[in-house]
Amino acid sequence: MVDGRLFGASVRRIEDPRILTGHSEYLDDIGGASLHVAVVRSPLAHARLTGIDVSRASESRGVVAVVTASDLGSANGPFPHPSWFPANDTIQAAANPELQPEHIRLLASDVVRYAGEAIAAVVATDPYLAADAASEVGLELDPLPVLASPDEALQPDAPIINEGWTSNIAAHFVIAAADPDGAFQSADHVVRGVFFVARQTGTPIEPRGAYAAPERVGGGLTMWSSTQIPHWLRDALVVSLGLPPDKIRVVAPDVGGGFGIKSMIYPEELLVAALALRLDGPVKWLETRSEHFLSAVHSRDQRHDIELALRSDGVILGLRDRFVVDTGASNVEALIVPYNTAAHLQGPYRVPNVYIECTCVVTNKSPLSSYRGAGRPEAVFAMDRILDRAAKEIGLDPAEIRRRNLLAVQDMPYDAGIFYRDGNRLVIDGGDPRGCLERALEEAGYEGWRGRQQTLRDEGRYVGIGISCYIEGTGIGPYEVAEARIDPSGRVVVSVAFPSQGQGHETTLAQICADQLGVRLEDVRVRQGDTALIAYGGGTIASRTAVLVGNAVADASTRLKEQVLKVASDRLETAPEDLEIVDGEVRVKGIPSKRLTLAEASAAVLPGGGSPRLAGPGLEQRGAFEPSRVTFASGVHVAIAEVDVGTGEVGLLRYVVVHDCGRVINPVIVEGQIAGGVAQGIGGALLEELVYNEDAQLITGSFMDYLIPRAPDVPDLVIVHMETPSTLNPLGIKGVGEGGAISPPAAVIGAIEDALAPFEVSVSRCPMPPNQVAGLLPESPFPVWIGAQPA
Ligand code: MCN
Repeated sequence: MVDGRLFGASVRRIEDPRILTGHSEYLDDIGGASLHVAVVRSPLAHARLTGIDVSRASESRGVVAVVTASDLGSANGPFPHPSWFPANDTIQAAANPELQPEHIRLLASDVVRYAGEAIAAVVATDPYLAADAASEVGLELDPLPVLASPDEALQPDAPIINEGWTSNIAAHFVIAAADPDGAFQSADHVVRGVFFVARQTGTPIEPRGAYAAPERVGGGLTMWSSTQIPHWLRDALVVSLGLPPDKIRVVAPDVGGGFGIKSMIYPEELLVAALALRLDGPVKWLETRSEHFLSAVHSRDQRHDIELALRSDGVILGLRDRFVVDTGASNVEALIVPYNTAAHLQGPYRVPNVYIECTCVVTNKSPLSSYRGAGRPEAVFAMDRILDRAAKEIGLDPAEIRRRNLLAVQDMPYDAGIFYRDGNRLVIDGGDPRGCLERALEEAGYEGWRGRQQTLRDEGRYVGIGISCYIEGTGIGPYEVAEARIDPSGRVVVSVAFPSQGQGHETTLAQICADQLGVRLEDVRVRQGDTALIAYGGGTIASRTAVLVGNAVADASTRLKEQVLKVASDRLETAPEDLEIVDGEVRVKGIPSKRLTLAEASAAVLPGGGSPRLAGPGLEQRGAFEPSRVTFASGVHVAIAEVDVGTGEVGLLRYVVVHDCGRVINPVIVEGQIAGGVAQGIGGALLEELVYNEDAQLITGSFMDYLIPRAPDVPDLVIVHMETPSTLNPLGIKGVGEGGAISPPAAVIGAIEDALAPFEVSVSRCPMPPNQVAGLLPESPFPVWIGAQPA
């Protein structure tokens, strides 16, 4: 356990001076003299590719090559999809998932399955010349019937999108606990609702990009990618290029946001590498914003048909949910998102009997995968909406029904009766959801708002309160490693596998190391996101860095400290237990003048330094952390919203987050994480929707149409940390990177419905932009579903 000198302190982010003064190095800052790729994409959602005419493009100014699937031959794939994670044995036995395997190919060769799918690559001396030439590539496409929704794709006579499949069902599984049918039979109340979370995506300020440079000698390749998962990308390149791992290095430089969208392997990354080897020179591809909307993964797009069985006093007896996921043309990550949804549906509530059935359906839309929360916002939306409905039916206050069902601190650890994605039983290891609720209600001024609601209505103001409670399994395994060394100047260098996309790892990991080792924060440098630094690693996904890498850094730092003390003991002729490290110096306790600097300790174990046999050559240690299972973070959000019943506009008057991510390493960083997540969640609640028309053409493919929240849309947040240390890792940490994004859609939509209670409207979808809110009201001039899929 760290001593807490820096752990828990809101120290300023080490990376900020670099970033704020424009000295960070993003993908486009790397590789000046390279060739540039523009990708030719399908304009149609479903079509047979019968011909490609590259003649005009090939003759265009600056063009070096125009490449199609047939040019690439076997380098085009298909390869087993590297982001596709099948079920492990336990989940296979427990949920019996039927899963269609996915493949990745660099360029479409026969059939295109969504508008935006890559068909050809133009390589030119300049990105603009490449883009101009790309528009000269002639495509012959024979349109095929388009499936723009799961309902269409599930029709018995629907064309089957993927060759070799017998239906359009990409995945199907069932999770059950105890006796759900019995619970529904014996219930006093059964409440049912159909809820829809629309298709949304992450919009990092830096879109995707890749730059590949072949080695001049030796046949290797280095790729820089704005990826969250450099090691997995290296492994995918090993397969697609047929090179051994030691010939490939992947570096994630500074990355301007990822949000899960950059946590998969994309065809373009493999394509850029293949082109670099083919052309024997450096090649770069940078995604445009329009490409990002079309061909980076989308997320959400789930429809839940959910039922609760309740006792007359509002206590939940059972939950039944059948949900359908529109996976688009490709189920990129297999079970990750849908299983996350299923596993988190019960949330922090006591639900004794459970039946959850999931069906993932392919359609002719862009592929679907993880976006911050990765299936959890959808689960929480369905559960909180149905709870609000149950409260109404039974005549309970929405806070009261939650109070009666939420787990409390004395219920922990709580076995939810099902398995988590890692194959362990889903055991909520700790936390105090009921305590979080009470604190959140207090911070929100819940009773006061309830009391004033009618008065406000009498004044023509429609104000409502929404509550949402979540849990999140964080810190998923299998393991991570970290290395720490002291260089000859006495500075500490910590190396980790994970890259950062804005989470502040350079600071928080340095805090952990500095505390553990007894050095100053400014003497620690964190290096990350390079396969040459650390051979194996997962990625910055699933809110796992603080738990896994944080504990691995603590382990490496502890070992390093032991090594330093051994050397110092020899040099200072004092037993290690009588030594301490203070401000980067080893001192004899009580005799501060008797000391050894870390630089001197480092020099002592270098060749000729005199003490090599004592501690090995160089002060350098490796640490690891392998969690036994995930550790659950939790929290409660309360939104106070005012609806303008004339225009349908929703304003947030107050927004409270009370959360528990275990021991907080850096409160200001955690608050930033939550604020960012809440802003994205508010976008998901009120604005953001990837709308497709009946031809499966994306009609909200720019920031003019896909609206993200602006500063006035996000109120000042009240954020309260409730720290229940995790017992599953030495530092007591739980993850927080996604938590902020999980509850806002449920809380905000709950508040809208509550505000509109006098009109007796039900809100069953998100987002709810003004036209849709107004469309629910009597005599609205707005048709309800302008530009959006109905629930
Ligand atoms: N932290 C802490 N105390 C804790 C837990 C975490 O101080 N008890 C700190 C960590 O040290 C880290 C940050 O909070 O600096 C987030 O930690 P963690 O929860 O471990 O999440 P990860 O670092 O693994 O980041 C991934 C997570 C995910 S999955 C998405 S999506 C997401 C997110 O982080 N994308 C982000 N936050 C993001 N923030 C930015 N700026 N950009 C993104 O793309």
